[in-house]
Amino acid sequence: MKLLKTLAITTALAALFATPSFAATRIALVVKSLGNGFFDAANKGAQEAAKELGDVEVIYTGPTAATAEAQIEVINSLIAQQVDAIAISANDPDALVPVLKKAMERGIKVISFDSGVAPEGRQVHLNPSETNLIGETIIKLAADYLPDGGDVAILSASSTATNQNAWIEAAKKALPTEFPKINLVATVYGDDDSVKSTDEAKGLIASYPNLKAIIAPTTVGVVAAAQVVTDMGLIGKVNVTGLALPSEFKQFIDNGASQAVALWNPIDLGYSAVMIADDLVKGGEAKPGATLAIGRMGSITLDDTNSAAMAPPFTFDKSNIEEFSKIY
Ligand code: RAM
Repeated sequence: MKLLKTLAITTALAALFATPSFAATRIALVVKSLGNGFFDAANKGAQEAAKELGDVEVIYTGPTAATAEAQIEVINSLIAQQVDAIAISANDPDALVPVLKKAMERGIKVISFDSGVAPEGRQVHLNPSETNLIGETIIKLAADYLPDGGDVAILSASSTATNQNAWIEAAKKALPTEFPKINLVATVYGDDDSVKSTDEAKGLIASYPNLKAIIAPTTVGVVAAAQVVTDMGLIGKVNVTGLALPSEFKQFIDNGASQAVALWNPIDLGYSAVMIADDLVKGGEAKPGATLAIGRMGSITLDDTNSAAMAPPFTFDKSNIEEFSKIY
């Protein structure tokens, strides 16, 4: 009888600790918008980190539309729920600062990942890769298939997105010196919304009859642009390139709407964001020069803005997209 009782208590305790709702640390992964495959892949890595840490629950959340206003509402609700940490991919570097400051005042650890918040609104920012490298890469992806140069246009995410704006600025800086024959005719914004991105891609094609490439540094925009080029019978005339999730984009490498695209590993990015947030909750200090452990990814060292970058992007083309499309 005593043995049975002990067993029952042990089983109940084991169930208690195995259930994530009783986890000691709750980390919210706040994304630009839900329904974006890139963030779903990041969440896969985030959940993996939670499992590995054992005492962490990851709350995957975000608005339906990629706006700062909608993210502010999400953050206010997370403050009310008293989560331990917020890891956010921001729709605006500045608009989120007041609400994130409020979160930090209440003892919530705040980091940005993927798309940054201004330094006063977060403790750490995790970039997927070096900003200049991404900027150069997105132009090179188009330039490699345009030996004689020509007109190209950028189809971005939202006009306030920190990450895309930084990459576009870096791309523009590289143009005159590294890609003198590439003529950037326009930058338009599809807001990481498929319908708006489709309309903007159609608009570019209508406005610029000599357009040779559409560069979309967003996984949502690049799919929309490639679908437009396919539907309008422009394969071979307009090359679509940029940053794409292989699982969503493989069909457009296969049908020739695109020659090549690039991206980093979004699973690793989400995994690392949770590891960093957990480190801060457990007392890790975020200051320039500090080294933070990120589990199976090793460690990162913070620069003078408390930012760090992960690995260079991979390029995907006919030779390897099949293999990567099975992973993310
Ligand atoms: C979209 C988002 C995200 C960006 C990727 C490349 O999914 O805008 O922030 O990093 O594209």
